[in-house]
Amino acid sequence: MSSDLSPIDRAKFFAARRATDYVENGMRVGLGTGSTAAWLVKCLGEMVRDDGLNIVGVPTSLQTATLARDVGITILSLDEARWLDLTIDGADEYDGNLNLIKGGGGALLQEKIVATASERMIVIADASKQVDTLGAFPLPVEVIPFGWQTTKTLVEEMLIGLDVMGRQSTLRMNGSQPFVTDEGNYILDLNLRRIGNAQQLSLVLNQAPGVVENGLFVDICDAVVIGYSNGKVEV
Ligand code: ABF
Repeated sequence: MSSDLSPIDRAKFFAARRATDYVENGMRVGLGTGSTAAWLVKCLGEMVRDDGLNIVGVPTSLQTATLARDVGITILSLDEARWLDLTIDGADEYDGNLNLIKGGGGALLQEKIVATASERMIVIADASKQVDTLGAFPLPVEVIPFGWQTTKTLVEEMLIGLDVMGRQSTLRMNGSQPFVTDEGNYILDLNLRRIGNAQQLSLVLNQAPGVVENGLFVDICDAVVIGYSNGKVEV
C-alpha cells in the first residue's frame, strides 16, 4: 500500500486486507466490484503469487475479471463454478441488520446472483457506509432498455403507500448516453431518502415487468468488515 493514499482509500485497503483472513486454500470465491473490492482482488493476487494461495475467483463484472486476471487469480464463470464458498464485496450503505444498498458501481445484478450463490457473503467498507436507516444513497434499480420510461413511471407509482420518503428516480447517464450495465441494461437511481422496510420494497420493485433486479441486499450479508484510516478494523 502506498503511503500517499487518501484516508478513505487507506480505510478501504485495511478492510479488504482483513477480509482475506476468511479466504482458505481450495475455496471458490466471489470477487466483488468497486474500489474496495479492487483492493481485495489485489491482496488476493499477492497471496496467490507470494504465499501459494490456491483459489478460484468468480468475478462480478468485466472490470473485476480484468483486474483478477492481471493479478494472477484463476477465474471461472459462475456457470463453471456453480456454487461458491464465499463472496467478498463492497457496498454503498449497510445498516445494523446487515441489509445493504449496492449498485452504485452498476454491477448489482451479477453481484446479487454471485452473493446468493455463496455459502457466506462478507462486505468490506469504510465506516462512512454505515447508516441507521437505508436510503440516503439513491437505490439503483436495473431495468431493461425496452420501455424504460414506462417502467420508470410504473416504479414511481408502485412506491405510493410504501415506507419511503421520496419517489423521484433518474436514469443513470454516462456522459450524454444512458449508462449500460454488463448485462446490457439501464439503471434507474431511486431517490427515496429513507427506506423503512427494505424487504417489502425489494419484493415490490421486482414485481414491475421491466425491472431486472434492485440494489437492496436483504438477508444476504453475513458480516461487515469495517476499515479505518488508522489501520483499525472492526467486524
Ligand atoms: C460495489 O461497489 C457496489 O455494489 C457498490 O455500489 C460499490 C461500492 O464501491 P466502493 O467500494 O468503490 O465504495 O461493491
